[in-house]
Amino acid sequence: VEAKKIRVSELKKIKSIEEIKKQAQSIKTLSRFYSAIKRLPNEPIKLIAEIKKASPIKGPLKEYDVLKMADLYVSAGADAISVITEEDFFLGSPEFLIKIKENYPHVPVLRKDFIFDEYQIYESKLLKADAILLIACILSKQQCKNLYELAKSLQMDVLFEVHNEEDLEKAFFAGVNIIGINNRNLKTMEIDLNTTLRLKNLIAEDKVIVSESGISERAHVDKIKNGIDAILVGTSIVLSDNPVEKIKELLL
Ligand code: IGP
Repeated sequence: VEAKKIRVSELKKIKSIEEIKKQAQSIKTLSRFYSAIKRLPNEPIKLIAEIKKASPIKGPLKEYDVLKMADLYVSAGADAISVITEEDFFLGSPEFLIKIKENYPHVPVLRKDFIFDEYQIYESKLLKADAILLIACILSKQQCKNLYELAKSLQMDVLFEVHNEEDLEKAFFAGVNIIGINNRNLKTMEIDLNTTLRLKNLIAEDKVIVSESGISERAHVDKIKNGIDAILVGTSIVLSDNPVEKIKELLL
């Protein structure tokens, strides 16, 4: 079933929860995010390249055209694209996601935003996201489970973000299948790649594990790559003079 094109102007009209739910449920697309980032034996590590315009700490990173950047990501061999849609702190936009999906319908796209209610999950389906981000530390244990199950019921995948053992408990309670270990402490903004090394040992083998944040050179990848499926990289690719070469360096 070809879902009808939904423009941002259309999305911005506030809809009732019943209305947006009905629209989201009528879209029958399946997500290929999980299979794109799951690493099979002997395969090289997978890469999720992020469209990021700014960060709360660094401010605006660089002016660039989102579609041209996505084009570079695809040609360099990125396995999926993460798009930050959060507008206030990260200067993102839902429009970026719609544009990328229109031009690259087959590339799995993750919507990164601060998601804490059902409405945003239905909205993500309308934006054609293959996957959404859920951040453990901003949600209760029960919210994690409910939001996770809702996203899955709409055929979206979930990257479930953790930073410590307490967050991991929520991941296990919710029964998630993809865990993103954020190397950045969201409270202090400090990066420590040892977070990946510590937490990956606490996760069952059947889960897909993604290491997120602060990965900027080949040595970083070599340090963390054993036992994880994928890396998620934004800043260092965006700021590189040659994003294609940077991606190739990380994936070498
Ligand atoms: C990317 P970096 O250091 O490569 O730019 O990090 C990504 O992990 C980071 O943007 C991120 C993020 C988030 C952004 C991780 N979790 C939650 C917004 C919201």
